Amino acid sequence: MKKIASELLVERLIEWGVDTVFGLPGDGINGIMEGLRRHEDKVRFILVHHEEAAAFMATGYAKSTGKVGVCLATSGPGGLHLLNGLYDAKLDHAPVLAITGLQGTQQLGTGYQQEVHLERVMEDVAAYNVAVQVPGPIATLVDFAIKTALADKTVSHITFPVDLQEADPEVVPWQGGLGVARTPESSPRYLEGRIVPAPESLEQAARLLNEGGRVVLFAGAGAIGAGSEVLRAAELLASPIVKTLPGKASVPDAHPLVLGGIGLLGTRPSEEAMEQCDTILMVGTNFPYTRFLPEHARAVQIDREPKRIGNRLAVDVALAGDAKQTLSALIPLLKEKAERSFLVRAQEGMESWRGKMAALEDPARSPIAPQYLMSVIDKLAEDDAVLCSDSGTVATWAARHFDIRGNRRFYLSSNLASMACAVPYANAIQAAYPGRQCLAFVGDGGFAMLMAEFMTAVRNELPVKVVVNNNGALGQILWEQMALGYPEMGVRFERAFNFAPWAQSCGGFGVRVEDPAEVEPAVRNALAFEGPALVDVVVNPDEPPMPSKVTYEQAKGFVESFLRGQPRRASITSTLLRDKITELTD
Ligand SMILES: Cc1ncc(C[n+]2csc(CCOP(=O)(O)OP(=O)(O)O)c2C)c(N)n1
Ligand SMILES: [Mg+2]
Repeated sequence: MKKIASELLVERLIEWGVDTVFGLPGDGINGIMEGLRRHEDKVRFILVHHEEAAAFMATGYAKSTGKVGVCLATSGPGGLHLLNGLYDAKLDHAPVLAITGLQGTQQLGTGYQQEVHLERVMEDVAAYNVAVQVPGPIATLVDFAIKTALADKTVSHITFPVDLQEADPEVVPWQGGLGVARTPESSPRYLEGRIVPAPESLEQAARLLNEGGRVVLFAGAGAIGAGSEVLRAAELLASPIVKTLPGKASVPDAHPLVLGGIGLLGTRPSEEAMEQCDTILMVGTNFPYTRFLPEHARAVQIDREPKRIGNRLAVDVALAGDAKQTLSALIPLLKEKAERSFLVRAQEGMESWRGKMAALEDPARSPIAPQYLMSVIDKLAEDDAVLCSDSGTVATWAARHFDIRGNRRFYLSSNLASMACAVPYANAIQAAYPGRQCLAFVGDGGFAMLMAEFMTAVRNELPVKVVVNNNGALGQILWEQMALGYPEMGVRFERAFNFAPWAQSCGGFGVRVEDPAEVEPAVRNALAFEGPALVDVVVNPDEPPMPSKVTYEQAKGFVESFLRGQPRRASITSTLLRDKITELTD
């Protein structure tokens, strides 16, 4: 069989160690599909039902493995469908390569069918973005694309005209110019450089931290993999550890130094520690919600990307470097603090917070409390389970009631905060780690957006476990509307859907749960099932994801929305009162 130009692309991906491509074919990429078919012993193609899912899968794969995630879509609509997942990768700094088809070179510019100039569409999302013009440099274009994605932790895009995909790889159709350059040759290699800050900066940082009386260590996604260094630094500095949500897996939740998350989904002790600290050590975080950051504290910030340092706080010492290496260099310079009362107070606060959270997890509450559902998942999931969460109230329940312990991991679309990422993430992570328990915790709204990806799990024998927190509403927005003082609008689905029979009809395990007593057996059975499983849990739609501290403005908003005719005020009031009573009487 005569070799075709698309094989140059596929062979180079293989040389880079790419073993999985997520995508969906179309007439704009038949040549690339043929290239993949010819090399299917080395690279597997996972067929999805929606290209957005392929992009989310590439993102989840990249986040969990650190390797480049690759997705493939056809010209026009296929490429357009990728966009949301690609922005997720860009905003969360995941290395992803998107490959798309383009109309034939003879048709380009003629308003041909499906003629969408994806190289222009992707201009904003992709740091490296190129349309293939001739076969010769294809391998080099792949090298540039992958190196950019890995080095800048971002998105690259290659679009490939359909006729060129099948072209003779040797053909050099045009000669000209001064002839001073050869067909490019480059190598499929990228080595992460060792980034460590200068010794003077480390000493300056240590001095500032050693002087601090009330230090907080604030850990983000960049601190994942540097857990023991984070704990050691915090121990020396007597500093409680506050985590961002994407940084949740950095250190265990039950550790005595850990206060959990921050922000609307966070814990009260975290918020108080941030308010009261005089010094903050930020590690691998670009947390955007600055209202939760200290106003007057002195700050040291560690980030592998120098241009992110100082983005959220006026920082006193910038340490550009990888979290693990930088902390390792910093720790010997830190003095063990004798004065530890700030930490002790935070730990006392944490004890009372944990009591409050445990009270909300009461199994006796009916309708089923989402906090209880999450606590059951937490109890039954393995110590190296991976939990993927969608955006919505589900993220609050996961943030507060799923504990990181052992080698657990936690992923969500954090900066784009997109719905519907969790099932594709879980599928991709399951494909990367076949023996690991991969769970998706989703709302009924987010699940419905890409529910066909449960079919992808069944078809590809990916034994993911999907738990639907079914409140019949776009719950997060319902509460936001009320906090703003607006009675709800367009946030409740008129019909309650039952996803369990549907999951069964796909060939998976499916169970519907309405009775609190059934939650634990259902989750247990789903986890024990050898294939993909779905648990559809009807939870209390009036359960509020309360901020850890309710501000005057939020409380005022609630009252106003009730006065303006909030439709379900009786039920909401009774849930709110009951939560408060459970909290107080615990
Ligand atoms: C793609 C997308 N569309 C809209 C939003 C805005 N949004 C954030 S959370 C949410 C509600 C999610 O509802 P559901 O998935 O049912 O979860 P719940 O909040 O009810 O737990 C919406 C609409 C978003 N983040 N992403
Ligand atoms: Mg919902």
